[in-house]
Amino acid sequence: MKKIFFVGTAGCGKSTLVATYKNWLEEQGVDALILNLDPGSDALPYQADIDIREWVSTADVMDEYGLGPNGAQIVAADVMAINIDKMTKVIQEMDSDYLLVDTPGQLELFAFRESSRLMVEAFGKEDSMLIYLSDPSLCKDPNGFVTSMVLSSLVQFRLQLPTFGFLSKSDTLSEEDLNRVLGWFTDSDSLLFDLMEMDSEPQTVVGAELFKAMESMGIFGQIRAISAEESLGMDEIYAAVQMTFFAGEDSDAMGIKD
Ligand SMILES: Nc1nc2c(ncn2[C@@H]2O[C@H](COP(=O)(O)OP(=O)(O)OP(=O)(O)O)[C@@H](O)[C@H]2O)c(=O)[nH]1
Ligand SMILES: [Mg+2]
Repeated sequence: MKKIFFVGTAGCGKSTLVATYKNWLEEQGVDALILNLDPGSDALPYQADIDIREWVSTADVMDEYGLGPNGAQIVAADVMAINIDKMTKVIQEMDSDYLLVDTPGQLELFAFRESSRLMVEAFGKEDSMLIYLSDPSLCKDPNGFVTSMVLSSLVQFRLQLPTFGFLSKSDTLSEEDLNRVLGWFTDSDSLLFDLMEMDSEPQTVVGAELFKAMESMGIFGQIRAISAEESLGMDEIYAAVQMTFFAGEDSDAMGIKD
């Protein structure tokens, strides 16, 4: 089973996209299972095939240890590590083309805690990838755009997995805003220009340096706009998955059934 981890800042649309993408795959005749790794989720827009809450939930940790929600989320993320072997066994016993992994609401709980790295390795790093979702509410100004791109690079660096970036919830942007954000990818000079327009000197200097790093890392030209709500761009995700696992081979390799 190929593992696809959906990652991004809180509320960027991970869970909704997992639900939409699973339905889209089903329509193409491709099998996929869903793993919910968010111990703090209460209502999910899909039926999880494997659910971390069977082993640990933030609500139970709050009760058991008398913690508030923030402390409990951290403890729950670490308790996940204790259950990695059990979870891995359950995953290995399942049979499907893909495992869609919905990660915790707070990005740092997944990306920056040791338990996640252990989990990715236990599940099988060689057939795993990340879909990084950028939230348009952050990306729509030049500062937020650079912040989001750098954050996605840090997550990629931290987890050391092939990563593809998508602009999530694109239907929430006006056509003008969407074109401006996408324009920053295709014409990096326009981003530099807009960054320089910003009036705070330190922000401009740091921004320009980060901009150079983005240029040398080849970040420009690599994002696609999607909308889980409107089921737009699911084929783009599919193409990224195909590129990662099968280096662009034809659909037979992807499990598409005629
Ligand atoms: N308009 C629009 N809203 C969306 C889209 N995707 C998600 N949302 C909404 O954004 C909110 C957050 O979506 P979730 O899918 O829960 O996001 P998440 O990243 O899983 O959130 P956490 O796990 O809580 O961090 C919900 O109200 C969704 O209905 C989209 O493509 N378009
Ligand atoms: Mg979620």
